[in-house]
Amino acid sequence: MFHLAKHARADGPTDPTGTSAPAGDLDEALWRGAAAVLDANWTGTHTVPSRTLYPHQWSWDAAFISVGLAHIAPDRAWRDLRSLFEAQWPDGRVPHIVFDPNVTERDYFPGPTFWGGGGTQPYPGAPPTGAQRGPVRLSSGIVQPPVHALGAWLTWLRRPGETAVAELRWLYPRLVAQQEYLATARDVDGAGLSAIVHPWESGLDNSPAWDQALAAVPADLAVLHRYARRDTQVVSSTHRPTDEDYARYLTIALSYRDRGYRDADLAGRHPFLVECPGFNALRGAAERALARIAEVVGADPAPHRARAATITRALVDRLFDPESGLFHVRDLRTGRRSPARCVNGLLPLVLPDLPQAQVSSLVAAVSSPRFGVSERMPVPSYDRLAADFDPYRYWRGPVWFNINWLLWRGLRTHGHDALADTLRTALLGLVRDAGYHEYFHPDSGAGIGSPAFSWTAALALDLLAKPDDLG
Ligand code: 9WN
Repeated sequence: MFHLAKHARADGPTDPTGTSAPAGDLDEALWRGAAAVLDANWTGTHTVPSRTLYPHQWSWDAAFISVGLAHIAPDRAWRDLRSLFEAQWPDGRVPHIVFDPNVTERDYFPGPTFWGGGGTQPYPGAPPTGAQRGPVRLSSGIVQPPVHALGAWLTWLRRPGETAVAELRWLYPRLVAQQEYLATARDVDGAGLSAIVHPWESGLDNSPAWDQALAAVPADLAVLHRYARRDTQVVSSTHRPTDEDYARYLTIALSYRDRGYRDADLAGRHPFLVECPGFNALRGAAERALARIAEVVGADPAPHRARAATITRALVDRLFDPESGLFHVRDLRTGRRSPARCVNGLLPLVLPDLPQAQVSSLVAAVSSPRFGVSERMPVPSYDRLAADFDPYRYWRGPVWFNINWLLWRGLRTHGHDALADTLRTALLGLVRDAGYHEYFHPDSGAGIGSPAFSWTAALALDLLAKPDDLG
C-alpha cells in the first residue's frame, strides 16, 4: 500500500458554475480551501486521493469525491466516475485501484507489476493494452465498498439535467453489473451478504476487525524480502501496519492473484473470507440509490428495492450482536463473529429500513464512551475503551472523515438531527483547525497521514452545503 509520487498536474480549475459557498466568512474560507484541494488533485481525467501518498485512482475514494465535486464541478464528478468504470472488469468487479500509466512503479506499492503478476494484461481475459478500445489501464484485482451508485445519485440530485441523465444512462448498467458481481460471486455462504477476500477490500485496511481472521494466516516475513514495503519509508512505522500484518496482507493478495482472481471455490482455498457490516451496508445503500437511478433512466426499480431489503435482513440476522449492540464482522472460515467493536459495526445506520431496535442500539453506541461524539470530536475508528486502541495507527483509533460523513447521513436518515448536527460541527471543526487531512488524532484532532486529502475536502463541501434532501 504505498506511494511516493511527487508529480503534479494541477489543471482543471474549479467549475465557475459551481454553487457558491454557504454564508459566513469562516465557511467561505473552508469552502474555498476544500475546492482548492480538489482542483490540485485533479489530473485531467480523474482525481487522485492525495498527490503525495496515493498517485493513482482509488475506487471508493472516487465515489466520495464525486459527492463533493457535485457541488462545485459536476462535470468532473461524472468524468471521475467514468474513468473508474472504464476499468471495470468483464465480470463486473470494479478494481480498488486503477493505475495511472504516467506514474512510475516506484511511486506506489503494490503497483501494477504486483497485481498483474509481472504480466502486461490488466486482468485475465482482458484485451491487450492498447487494443481498439484505446489504452486499457492496469488495475488491482480486488474491490472496495460500492459507494458509487450513491455518489452518482447525489451528483444527479445536486445538478439534474440532460447531461446528468446521459451520464446516469451510461453508468446504470455498469453499476448494476458491479452489484451483481458482489451479490453472486462474492456471496460465498449463499446467505445474502458479500464476502471480502482481503482486508483492503473493506477500505478500513488495518482495522482490528480483521485481527481474529488474520491470526490464522501465516505471517511469512520472507515475503517482505521479495516485495519491499514503501509505506514505512514515507510515513512513521508507528502509524502503519506491523511487518507481520503486512506480510499477511501480501500473502492473501498473492493467493488470490495466483489463482487468476477467480472466485469459484473460495471457501475451499482462500485464506481470508470475511463478511463486513460496513461493506454490506454500503451495498444495501447502493441498491437503494440504484432504485432511484432506475426511475430516472426508465428501468425497473423494484428488484433493487427487493435486494436492498434482503441485505438489511441478512445483516441483522448474521452480523448483529445483541450483547454488544453493534454489528461485527464474521469470519466465514470459522463461522465466528469477531468480538472487536469497530466503526464498520456502526455503518448499517445508513440503511433507512434498519429495524428500530438496531437503530436505537447504534445511536446509543455513537453517543457512548466507546465512540462518543462531542462538538469537538467525531467518532473514532475503534472502541476507545479497548486495550489496543491506538490514536495513531491506521484505522485502529484515528478519526476518518468518510466514515463520519456516512454516520452523519445515517443519523439524519433516522431523524437524530441534533446528534447529526453535533457530528457535523465536530467534523468541520477538525478541518478548520487541522486542514483537509487523511485522518485525525482522536484526542487532539491533529491531522495525520496525507495533507490535502481529496475525500476529506469533498465531504466537507457536502457538510458545508448541508443539503436538505439527503437523497
Ligand atoms: C490501499 C486511498 C486508500 C483508501 C483506503 C485507505 C488507504 C491504501 C493504502 O488509502 O488504503 O488501498 O495504501 O493504505 O485505507 O480506504 O481508499 O485513499
